[in-house]
Amino acid sequence: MTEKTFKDRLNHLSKEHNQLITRINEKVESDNGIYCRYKFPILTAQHAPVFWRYDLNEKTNPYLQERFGINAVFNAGAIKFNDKYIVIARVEGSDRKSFFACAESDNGIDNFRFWDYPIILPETDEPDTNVYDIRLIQHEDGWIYGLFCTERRDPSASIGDQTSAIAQCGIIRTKDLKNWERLPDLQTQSPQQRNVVLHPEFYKGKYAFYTRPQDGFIEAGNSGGIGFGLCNSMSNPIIENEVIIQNKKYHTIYEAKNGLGPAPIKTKEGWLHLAHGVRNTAAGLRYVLYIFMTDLKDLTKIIYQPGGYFIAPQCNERIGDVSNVVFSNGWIHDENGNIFIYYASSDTRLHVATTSVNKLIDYVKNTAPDGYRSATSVQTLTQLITNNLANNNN
Ligand code: M1P
Repeated sequence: MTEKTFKDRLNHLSKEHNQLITRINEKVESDNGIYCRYKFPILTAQHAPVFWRYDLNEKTNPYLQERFGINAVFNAGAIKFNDKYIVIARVEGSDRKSFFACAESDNGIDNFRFWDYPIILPETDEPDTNVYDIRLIQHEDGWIYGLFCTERRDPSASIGDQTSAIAQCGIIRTKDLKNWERLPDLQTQSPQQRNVVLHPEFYKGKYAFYTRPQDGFIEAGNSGGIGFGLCNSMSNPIIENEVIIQNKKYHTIYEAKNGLGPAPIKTKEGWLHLAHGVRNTAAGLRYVLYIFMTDLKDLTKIIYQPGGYFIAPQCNERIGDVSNVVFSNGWIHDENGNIFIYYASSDTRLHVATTSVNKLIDYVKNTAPDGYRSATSVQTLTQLITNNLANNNN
């Protein structure tokens, strides 16, 4: 390859990348009145900087080959920091390993740009094989915590079994999003934990965690619902008692697994939660997002829960490495009441949807709960129709 061709290719790559990361996003007005989607994903594998993927030295890479493949960018924690909308995404290389990388934007909906380096994650004495799905929590103790899933091969698995793993909650903290301190992994009574979230305030003088215990790495078994537990110290995080506050339930959108998304948002009416529910279909698992609200004083008490899903995968979102999935572990509550929901589709790309605290309060209070039977759904619908027809006839 000639020098000119190398330069031409590099110019082309850089131009395409720049066009992608500076593309203006467009709000897609929604019919549901609850939230709006946006036309373009905010982060994809192609958003990874050119200098992550290629060795840009013509002497060592005369063909300008990709040297580090990025497979997907998805499930991101989120925080507003120094007036920037920051997401810490799950970036998955072509080698299947995930790692965390920060990207920032001025407006929260487009122009997300990765920081130069991924997060260099400090480790415990037991190295992580894979890490993913970080939740960022600005805690009232002054630290920003990152709770994520750390996955390691199950030491008791037989030689031929290369799929058994143990998932647990890893914990890091920072004050500047640059220097991270690793704390011990969370200890609970459950053999597996994913989707663990720290409550942003002390509760009864302790750190409060939302958990998602599971019996096995793949199969939820008798567990698989949203749990809750307290611990005294983040330096020695042990939850002795875990109670399930929102279980799996037959014939619902969360019949197979039920896990919390980001840390809850405090409102005058209660704590707003975004969670994901998983159900079985003939085509495999389907992941959707739903919303519920807990009591301001009793964090284990659900006071509102609309029936059904809040966001389900649609159109291109339905297709990806793990199809028919939407997942969220990050949202940002702006000072003006707007909410930016960062959700990923099909373990492949990251999107944003926008709404407001007032809209979500209206949604949770005025959408009927799941009655768990076809007949109760028909009752809800009949009541709505009757009210509407009566109003129209007045
Ligand atoms: O593939 C869908 C999701 O599966 C896992 O989530 P959960 O533990 O709730 O089933 C995680 O691997 C998540 O990252 C992934 O998006």
